[in-house]
Amino acid sequence: MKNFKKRLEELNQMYKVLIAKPNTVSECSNGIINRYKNPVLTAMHAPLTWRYDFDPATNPYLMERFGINAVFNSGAIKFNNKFVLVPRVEGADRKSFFAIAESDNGIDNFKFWDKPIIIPETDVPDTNIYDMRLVQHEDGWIYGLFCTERRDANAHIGDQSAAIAQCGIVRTKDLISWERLKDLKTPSPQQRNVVLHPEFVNGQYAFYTRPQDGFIEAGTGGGIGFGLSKSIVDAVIDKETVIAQKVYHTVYEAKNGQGPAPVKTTEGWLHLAHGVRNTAAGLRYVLYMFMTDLNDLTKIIHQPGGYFIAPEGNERVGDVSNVVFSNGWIVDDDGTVYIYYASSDTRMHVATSSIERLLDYVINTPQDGFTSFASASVVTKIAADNAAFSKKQEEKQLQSHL
Ligand code: M1P
Repeated sequence: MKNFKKRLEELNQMYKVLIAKPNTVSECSNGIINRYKNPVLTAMHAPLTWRYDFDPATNPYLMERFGINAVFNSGAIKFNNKFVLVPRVEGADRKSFFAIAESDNGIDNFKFWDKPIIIPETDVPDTNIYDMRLVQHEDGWIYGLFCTERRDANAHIGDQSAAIAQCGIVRTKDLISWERLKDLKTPSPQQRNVVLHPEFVNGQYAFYTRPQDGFIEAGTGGGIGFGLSKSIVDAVIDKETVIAQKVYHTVYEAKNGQGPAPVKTTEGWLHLAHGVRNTAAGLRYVLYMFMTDLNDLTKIIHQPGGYFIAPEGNERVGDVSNVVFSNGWIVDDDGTVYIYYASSDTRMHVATSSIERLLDYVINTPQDGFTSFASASVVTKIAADNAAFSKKQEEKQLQSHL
């Protein structure tokens, strides 16, 4: 009993310290974003009350009864003046579920609500659910679109990994009660990374999709698709138009996917997406940005070359290493943008920027020229412009001394 009490005190103390830990900006910035030193959510942030049975009679060794493996890929929304994250909480049993964590400032002290979210099931129960995109839609509801994964009914008996991924939809007004709607129907055999656009388009619900042939491989599918549905309660997309393709020898060569819902700006819709390429060490996931036209959501009007955020340092290692993934960002009233991204399917981080900076980044960063020659030419031009600028500065200084 003495050990039990001591261990309980230690556990509580460690948890308290973790939750209260301040986060600070990492020293080195590229001028586009600020990264932060600590992750904002990890498996260790899962409340002790979810993991332990605190009754010495039933748990005399104070063992962990439900292990949490990872907390990652989080939807995000500002709600009741709090920064709210809805991450994929993955148990040691590999199943993931959703839970709400909130913070006052968006960069530290994230604390989970007492209980996870119970997502109601459809007639065909989900085996696994993950990667919720939260969207405040102009129809007044907050929607959560997520991936629902079920075993492939046509899988061979010995194949225990064949799965079908589709898009599940829930909605809420208070983040407490969640109504499950029918899964989205599209022409694609598999769907992941489906995101609801926050506004009606031609009076219809608009979706970003990611058609794919297989569970992992995009195959002949891939690219970020776009489609409309008259209904959200029984959402059906008849026609998917790919608006952002996979492209040879880019960071989105193998597949890509829309991140959170795009943000409306005066210049266009700002999009955050992930791009995937294959390497000898496996898939590498990075984040990239682009902008679509205010009047034609299928038209990309700006796209910086390369990645916006790639895994760095400790972010590079985890359950699925060399991955960054984002399905949530929050634009605050002052224009600050909080970009929530997960590293290596293990933990959540925040990076901050502003609408002004992101517009500058997206509009003025050279686009991918698709060849080494084009890249070297861009660098040569920047260097030449800098040399000309320095010369001008020197001449100005000389003249001011005359
Ligand atoms: O493991 C990396 C990511 O893989 C999937 O993303 P995508 O469908 O683009 O390949 C998802 O399972 C995602 O959750 C995961 O982070």
